[in-house]
Amino acid sequence: MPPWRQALRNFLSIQMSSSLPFSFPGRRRWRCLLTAAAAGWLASNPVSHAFADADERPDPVVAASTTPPAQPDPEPEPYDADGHAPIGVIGDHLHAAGEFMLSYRFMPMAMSGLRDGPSDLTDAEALAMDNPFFGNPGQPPKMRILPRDMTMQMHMFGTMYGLTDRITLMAMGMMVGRDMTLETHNLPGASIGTFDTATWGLSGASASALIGLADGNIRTHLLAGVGLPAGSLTETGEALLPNGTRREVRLPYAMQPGSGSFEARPGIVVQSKRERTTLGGQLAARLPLGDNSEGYRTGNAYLLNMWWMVQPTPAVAFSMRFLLERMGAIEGRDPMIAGPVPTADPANYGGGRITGYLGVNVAGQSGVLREHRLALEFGRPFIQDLNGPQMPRDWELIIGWQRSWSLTN
Ligand SMILES: [Cu+2]
Repeated sequence: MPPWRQALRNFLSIQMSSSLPFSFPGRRRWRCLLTAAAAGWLASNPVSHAFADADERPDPVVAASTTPPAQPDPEPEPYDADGHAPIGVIGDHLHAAGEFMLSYRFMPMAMSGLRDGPSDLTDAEALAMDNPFFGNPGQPPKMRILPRDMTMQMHMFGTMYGLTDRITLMAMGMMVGRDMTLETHNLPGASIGTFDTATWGLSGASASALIGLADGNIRTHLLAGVGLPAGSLTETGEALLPNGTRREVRLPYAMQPGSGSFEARPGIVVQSKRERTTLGGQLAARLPLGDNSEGYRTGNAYLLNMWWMVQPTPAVAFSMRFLLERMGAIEGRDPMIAGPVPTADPANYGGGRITGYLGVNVAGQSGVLREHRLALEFGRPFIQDLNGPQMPRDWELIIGWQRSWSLTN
């Protein structure tokens, strides 16, 4: 058994044995995690009035009725760092009615190499692969341009508003910068040089409602969102061709800032806090509802997040998270995108990936820092089984800031 798998098994068995009053065979842990989450939700107390960030903000009604007005103002309630999930999880928490939040995330990410399925490709293997555009004018029979590395810098802006204690509205917008280095080979397969392509721009937007289902020991809410078509699909760049000339071409799908389709984004979040530890899970999907203006759509994407947090003191919480992703290949194709390069083929997109993250949340407790949150997560993939040839991911970093205000006080 590979070490990542052993680590994952250990991680799951620790979590399950500490959070459930029964045990079960190892092979069924995935199904049991979901069953337990659903059972816990069904068995949990009826929906209470104290939804959302009740543990972060004292209920003004309760506070007024239990605190004699003559007493001096006590220390403010602790503002729990673990009141929010690790920063890479979107839509993890509700807000109390009238509460408003702004957030910003900076997410750099690096990719390099080439992979087909679960294993890496050598240059010789990649250069021996067929060019699906062979037969069109100027297209060589085999792959001749190989991606070497790519960096992405995402900037994600978000706002949330507690419409009621049970319903929170959320809007997100994303800007993405992409930079890719590629190496061109001549027809015999010898390298003739490298070139860079870069794009920058609006990448996507979404609007969601978060609907609380259960509060108490186990908190659950649904995500009902739509992804909005935003961002360019027609960026161009100068490519070095196998015959040594340079030409301005429409860049492949991986470099286009937008995806261009309306998307349904359903999801469910389940969290359980016990003293200083929190266990959480999120199952979510991004499902494009139609082809974009250039004639294609990205594949359906399914995400399962599982996280565990420990909060030694209210100001700081450390987290461990696993993200399981499964994404389909691009469906349809943009007739303007062609070339002896793996990224020009819609089939070379999507796949499966398991990424592990370590993170920390910091919550300001007093003065001007109160209700400010800073958080960081660093992730590395354990396993990547990609529809290739495709560049695997090396690492990603997520740095976030969040600030909430109550508009009713
Ligand atoms: Cu929020």
